[in-house]
Amino acid sequence: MDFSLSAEQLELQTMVRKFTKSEIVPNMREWDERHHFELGVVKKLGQLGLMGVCIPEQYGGAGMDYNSLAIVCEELEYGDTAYRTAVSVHTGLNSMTLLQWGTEEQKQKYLVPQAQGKQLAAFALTEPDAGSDAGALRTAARRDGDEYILSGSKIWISMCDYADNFLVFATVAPELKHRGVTAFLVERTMKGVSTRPIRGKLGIHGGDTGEVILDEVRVPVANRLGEEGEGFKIAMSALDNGRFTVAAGATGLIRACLDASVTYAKARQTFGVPIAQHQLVKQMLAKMEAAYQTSQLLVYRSGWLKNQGLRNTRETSLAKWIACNGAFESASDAIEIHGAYGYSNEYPVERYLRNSKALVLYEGTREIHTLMQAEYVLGERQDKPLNRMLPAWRGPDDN
Ligand code: COS
Repeated sequence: MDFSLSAEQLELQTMVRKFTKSEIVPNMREWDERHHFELGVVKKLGQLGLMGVCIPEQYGGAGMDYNSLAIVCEELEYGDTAYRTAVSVHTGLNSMTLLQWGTEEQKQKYLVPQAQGKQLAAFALTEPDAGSDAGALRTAARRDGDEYILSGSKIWISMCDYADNFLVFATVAPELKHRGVTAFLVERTMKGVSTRPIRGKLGIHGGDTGEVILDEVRVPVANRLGEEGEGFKIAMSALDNGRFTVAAGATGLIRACLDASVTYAKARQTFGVPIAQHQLVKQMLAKMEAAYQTSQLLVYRSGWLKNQGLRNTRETSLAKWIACNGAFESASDAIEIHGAYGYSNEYPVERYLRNSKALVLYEGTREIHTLMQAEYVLGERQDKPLNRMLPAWRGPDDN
């Protein structure tokens, strides 16, 4: 067992921390107020090799291990949830799924430019009537010669207004429920694809979320990912990676809450002493530290399993549940510590709270993860090796 980060990982951590501090933190209050997503940030992340950090070099990535992706996510979410979300959908949900399930041609065509940050990617599973019950989706895929015709609508799709490529899930046979679900690689430029943003969100005002409409979109059979009916498995395996990035991001949000709270608690005086000297404030700081440390350990264990090429659905679900809940509770306590000031955007903690609620909801609600964990301990759910696993990390010299 080795709990240390490698020299390369430490270097990566320093680089992304510096990037977040200079490119995101100073602008975030204004961007959040203006509901502005800064595409330039993502472009720079691409130039730094951070949009494909764990994708092998042969496919245009940086060839680092899966925990390096966790490091990127933690550091970005320290700045804001929006930019970590962009990496989550682009790398975690889309590119890693291509790496696991794509044919060589699909990898060359889509994974390479995505890992290089030249094209942006998103993940389109959720529908107006299919969220937690993802197998109930209704977007239809009808075979017509060497094409499929896709019709339907997807909602709550992060980065939908900016993505070049979408991983879309549709059903070839709704009566088969989850066994009819099939995955497709859809390009924004295909006729019949349109997107529109969702306004009025509680949080992640600095990020893009919207709807993808598919109006009789003709998709070549060569763009089907996996076999007909294999899409639900593909979607769930994608979520194993997406949830990992969300959990890692949550650790960054907890750290941001902790840092802001420590600074404020040392400076603010009540009853003649800094509020950090009051036991109930200390208790909140201690809870944040516990949430940070436990969540990070769970995230790194999940990354370690990925590095070995092992199933990690159970461990990733636990990491996602604990870290996101920890972020939500830490953000709420951070406002408590800041008192009335925490209730205004003069301090970042109110943004942290609004953003943290999204973490608890997306990529499996708190309730879904609670139920999954109960099912594991009751022996009702088991993780077996899949026919196509995410490739194990082969080490720094082998990429
Ligand atoms: N990887 C690969 N395959 C998986 C898998 C995974 N992580 N999890 C499940 N599967 C497979 C199962 O092996 C099963 O295969 P068979 O049909 O061959 O038996 C199939 O998928 C169905 O799985 P399961 O029985 O677990 O499905 P359930 O209907 O019980 O529910 C939950 C699964 C509720 C856990 C799932 O629908 C879920 O995670 N929902 C939340 C969806 C979500 O996170 N949405 C957010 C989208 S992004 S914002």
